[in-house]
Amino acid sequence: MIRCRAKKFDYRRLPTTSVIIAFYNEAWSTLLRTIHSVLESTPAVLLREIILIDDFSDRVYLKSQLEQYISNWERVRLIRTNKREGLVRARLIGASYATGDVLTFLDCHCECVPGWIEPLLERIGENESTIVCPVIDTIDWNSFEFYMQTDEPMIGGFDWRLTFQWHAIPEVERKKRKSRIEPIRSPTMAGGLFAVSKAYFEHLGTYDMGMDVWGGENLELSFRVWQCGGSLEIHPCSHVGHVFPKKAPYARPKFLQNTVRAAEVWMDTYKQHFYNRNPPARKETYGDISERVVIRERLKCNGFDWYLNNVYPDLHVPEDRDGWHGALLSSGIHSECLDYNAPEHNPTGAHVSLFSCHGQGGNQYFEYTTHKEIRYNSVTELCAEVPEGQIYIGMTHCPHDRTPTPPTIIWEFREDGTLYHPHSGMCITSYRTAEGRTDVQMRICTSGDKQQRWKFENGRDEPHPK
Ligand code: UD2
Ligand code: MN
Repeated sequence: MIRCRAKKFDYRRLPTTSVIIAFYNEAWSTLLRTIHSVLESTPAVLLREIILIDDFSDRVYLKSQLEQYISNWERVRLIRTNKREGLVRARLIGASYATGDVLTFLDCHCECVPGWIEPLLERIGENESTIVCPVIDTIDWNSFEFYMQTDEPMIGGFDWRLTFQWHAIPEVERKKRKSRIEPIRSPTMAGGLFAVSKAYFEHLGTYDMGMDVWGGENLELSFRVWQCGGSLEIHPCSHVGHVFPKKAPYARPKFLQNTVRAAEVWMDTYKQHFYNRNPPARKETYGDISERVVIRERLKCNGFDWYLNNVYPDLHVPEDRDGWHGALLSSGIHSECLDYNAPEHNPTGAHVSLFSCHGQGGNQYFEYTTHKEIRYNSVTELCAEVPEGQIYIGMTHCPHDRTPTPPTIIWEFREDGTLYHPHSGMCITSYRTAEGRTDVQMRICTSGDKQQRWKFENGRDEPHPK
């Protein structure tokens, strides 16, 4: 952005930084590209050191060949863990060697764009309790070409399955900003690329060391910084490229467990919405979280309802009324449930269909609301509809609170178990195709037809069995 380039920085006033890069079995080229780009695009007066943490990789070129290669750079340190720690503990081991005022974390397959560090450090100099992220540009996995984001940056959010999601800047936020080069408040961070004051990070309780391998730590830190009085921002003038690999060089088995830890510590009763949409999470063992709960108490952090109201008011909070959410089981065809496969996974068209019940929430999780909608939460809130003149069940964006509800998304879930659609006058009907496949269709309601009866399964708000 032109206006970013016009920004001037007084280097003597900026805090210094240590750049911390944990890696596990990373390719030589991407790892070296990251280190070179940090060295070349970070002014020497600002960079105390680069700390590489090898998280117990087994690739041979990451042994003496790597040591040899970096030995000419006095500012680059290599630390090796003596067992596989996972990214959280690997980063913390690196941070313990840092001498800079600010910790800047990067993934090991990044490319910093000249001018990337100054806005981050300036911002932390102004406000010590803010965590600042660069704009993450995509580096193409096939061609390794750089894709600069052209328009406005995206900010971080999540859905109720607790997967991280990108969002456009909401209208209210956009209006609040005095200029396009101001940092943008973001409810969550992607996780890999951010700068934080070392002292503040410690005050805030660094990371949850009970998290292993990969996943969950980004939402945990996001909830924590906001709920405990700090803030999280994306600086539109700081750009770093990141390679999103087609396939990571390692398995990611701990994501759910880590996420449960985050939910248990920070989400209060709202964690039920997550468990409802991801029943296996309820059965995860997640270890001891008492130290994290103590941090929350010590810092007198706000509740999750405060976070939702003040930081992420755009997120729709499900009603999840007891007995009115879960899988919609057909009474007519044994063990079959309504299933919605979003278009990106289903090129043949996104209709609600029938699939054997799997009990995992996800694609089979629906909620019947007091507004008589059949909701499906994903990146955006979706509402089941029957388009004018059609007999299939599709999904459309749910209306925002103040707009009137279009009649095509209104359903009556009747006493006898029928899902009646007043606008078309028809009922959701399960059936078998000529080929023996099962599916659903809108048909004229016939009293006593079992194919038109449905019931919610797993519709209870059970706590996590401790
Ligand atoms: C995203 C984040 C990543 C992290 C993750 C959730 C970005 C660009 N990336 O996934 O930083 O927050 O979400 O956990 O925001 N690593 C280890 N030990 C391990 C596993 C990973 O050191 O056991 C390193 C890995 O080499 C890399 C970093 O941790 O440098 C992040 O891993 P990733 O690149 O596989 O994660 P990514 O980008 O898919
Ligand atoms: Mn990465």
